Amino acid sequence: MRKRLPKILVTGGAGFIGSALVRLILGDCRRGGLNLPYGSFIIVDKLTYAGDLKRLQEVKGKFKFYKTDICNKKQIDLIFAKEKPEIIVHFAAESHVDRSISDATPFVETNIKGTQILVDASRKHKVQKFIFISTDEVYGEIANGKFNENSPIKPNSPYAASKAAADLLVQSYIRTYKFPAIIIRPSNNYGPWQYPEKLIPLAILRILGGGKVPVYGKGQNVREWLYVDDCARGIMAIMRQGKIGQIYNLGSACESKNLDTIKLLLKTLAVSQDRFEFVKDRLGHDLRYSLNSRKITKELSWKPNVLLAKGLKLTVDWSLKHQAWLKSKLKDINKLYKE
Ligand code: NAD
Ligand code: TDX
Repeated sequence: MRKRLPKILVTGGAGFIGSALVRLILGDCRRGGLNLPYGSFIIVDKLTYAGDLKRLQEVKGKFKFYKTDICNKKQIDLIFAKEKPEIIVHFAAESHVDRSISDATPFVETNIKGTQILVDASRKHKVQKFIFISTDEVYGEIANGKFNENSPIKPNSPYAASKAAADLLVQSYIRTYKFPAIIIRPSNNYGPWQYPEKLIPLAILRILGGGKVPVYGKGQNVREWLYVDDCARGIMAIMRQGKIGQIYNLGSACESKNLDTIKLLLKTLAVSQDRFEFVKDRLGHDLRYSLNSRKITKELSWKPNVLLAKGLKLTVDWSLKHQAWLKSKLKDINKLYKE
């Protein structure tokens, strides 16, 4: 008798990175003849302002969708009992630092309580593998050097604190219950379908609207830019071959000061280099993030394919073709940044 392939449940699959993983596995890999050893796909997503099923248009019909809040314990339990998933990939989160500074409430709810509900449901229903998508921001900022997986956790924004709480909760389950989890800490992602509240798509949206890019402070903060398809490939490698109980950094080593990133983006958009303005700095703004990602490269042979200049070009090309989608978020963005 043929063995049943493991069922995968992805939370936050209608979001930016989650949808890239789903498109990679259900779209690109299958088209490329790589049939991964996975059975059916289930996506659980509340469809907050950040969720959008348009991101999954090209793989429509290849997954089952539940519009559900991960904080709804009863509903999550029913889904787990009915679907019996074997592998969970947990992306669902409130993900924007600026929003967490205005109101931490949904961050504490979704990122901490939602994660607790999921790990408890996973334990109860004997899930085989739980992949938690954490973030590089749990480490806090670093002026020189790089964070490795053993660096202490010292988050600075309410968003980062909520992700760190969830990260530590997952670690505590690994230790206490031998919970079969793996934690992934990616650096700043960018690329197609990113919600235009984040720096790169926001900058493109502002330029397309004839305006200027708002640069916080003096633009000296450094971020490590990871193209979203590289991130999805890294997550897939960890899903397949990562060691249970381990933490993996997932960074590109493409570090850049915000002002340099924006100037490169303006060049890619073929507009004047002065189309930016310095604006009031973010409260508590982390100076620099930088990951040592040798572990995933050494153990799983993952490395990024797309470096910053190429990634920005791909993102600009995609954005020009999807202007209507980006502009459909404009009202929400103007409301967010007016406050
Ligand atoms: P996103 O904001 O684009 O997507 C989040 C998704 O989660 C959305 O589809 C949203 O509808 C869903 N969601 C939110 N609250 C929910 C709830 N209570 N129940 C069910 N679904 C809910 O985020 P993203 O940029 O794709 O990030 C995905 C994950 O990766 C997050 O956990 C984030 O912390 C982490 N991460 C992001 C980055 C980055 O640069 N974007 C970097 C490192 C880590
Ligand atoms: O208008 C802006 N101007 C600006 O200068 C915005 C929105 C941002 N910035 C700066 C702040 C940061 O230094 O650009 C940098 C990037 O900002 P964001 O895109 O908001 O990302 P960041 O705060 O670095 O967090 C991101 O990376 C880690 C994601 O949003 C998180 O989900 C992820 O965990």
